[in-house]
Amino acid sequence: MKILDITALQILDSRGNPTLQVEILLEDGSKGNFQVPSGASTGIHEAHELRDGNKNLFGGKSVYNCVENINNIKDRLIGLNFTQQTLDENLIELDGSENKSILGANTILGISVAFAKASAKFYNLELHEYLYRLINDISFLNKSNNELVAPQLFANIINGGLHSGNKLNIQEFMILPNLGDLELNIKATCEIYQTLKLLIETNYDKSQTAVGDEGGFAPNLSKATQALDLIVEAIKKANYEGQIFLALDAAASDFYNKETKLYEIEEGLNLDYKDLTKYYSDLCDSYPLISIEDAMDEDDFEGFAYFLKYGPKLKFKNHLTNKKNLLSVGDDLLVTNTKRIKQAIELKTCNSLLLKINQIGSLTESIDAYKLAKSKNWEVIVSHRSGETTDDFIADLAVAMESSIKLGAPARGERIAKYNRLLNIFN
Ligand code: 2PG
Ligand code: MG
Repeated sequence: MKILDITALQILDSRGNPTLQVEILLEDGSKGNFQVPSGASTGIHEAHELRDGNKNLFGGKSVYNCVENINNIKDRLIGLNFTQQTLDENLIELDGSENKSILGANTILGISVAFAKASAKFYNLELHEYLYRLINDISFLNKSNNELVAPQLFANIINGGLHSGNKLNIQEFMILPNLGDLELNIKATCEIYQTLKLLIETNYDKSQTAVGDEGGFAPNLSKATQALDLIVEAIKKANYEGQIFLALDAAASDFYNKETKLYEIEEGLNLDYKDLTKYYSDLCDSYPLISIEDAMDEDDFEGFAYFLKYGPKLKFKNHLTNKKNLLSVGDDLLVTNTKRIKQAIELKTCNSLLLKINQIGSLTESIDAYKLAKSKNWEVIVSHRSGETTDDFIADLAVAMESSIKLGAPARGERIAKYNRLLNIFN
């Protein structure tokens, strides 16, 4: 497909920080538009998110350089014929650095995904249909569709860590509704979420029902068991007992002390990786947890390997893998990067991939990461970022990848956009 024009604009994300929007126009008039998300608990191995760094402009967070970069390179892209792969390769080459620090991973991703969206229109396909063909090397002219599989929802209903102002060091407390149908799963998520709100009001105070960056409540708790008890009670009160699993994102890099090699899992409770593993195992004995993300620091391979080998043993089968194993999910550990995933396979540090397209900075490389993880039968969870926009691309991507999706609570417009896109796809 030939690119006719590329335009870039600085817009805002859900935290009121600047981010990049890219629009691509193809030769037949098809347009694609993508708004790039941004993390807070960002892995140090992620591709480089370019910001201007001028403290007088949005506290250094403006992205005018990205807009300028696009204006500077667009002449080298306009008028040429590209596939998704050749476009992404071209952008990576134009950047020339190891971690996309010259053009910016946000700049490259903006062009990459806007192109995919325009291409879907070019072929008159729904975005997830186009992506499914792209991922599985099927011709875009092939009109027969695969049967859609609804993604498992990972809904973050209590926020801690860097996404809130409370004292919970674990970043995310998620529910995984398992009612066998997307609409029912979304209904359960919303009913549990609303029940949780009432419980927090009753047990604590109305002021504690304010929400964190991902729409989950952020009550001023400090112990993981307090958050989990509230969630379990909300599940019971909403009449979903036995139908909901739980998951955590510890985001452990954020409470790891590199000098002492200790994890402050709770205020004043500092554990080494062995005791931390025991801490998680105790939680798994008491609650229906089936998944823990970033249980250890992003470079603590020893800790991760120990956790996978000696960590929680579930009493029941997890319906995602049909085995009694816990999903040990790598986010900051893997950063959607095939090199890091290969290393994790070799060192046996985890068994599931959290996939964030802006961690690696192009759609083609994200698909490569997905394929590598799948080749090892890993679970893949397509994920939003804590700084999002109303762009709903990840909903289509999760459906095309027949994967799970981590999408926050059913609150705040930028999270709701993904829920609503899923409802539309499965309508
Ligand atoms: C995470 C994400 C999304 P952030 O750690 O998994 O939930 O947070 O975007 O801040 O990295
Ligand atoms: Mg994470």
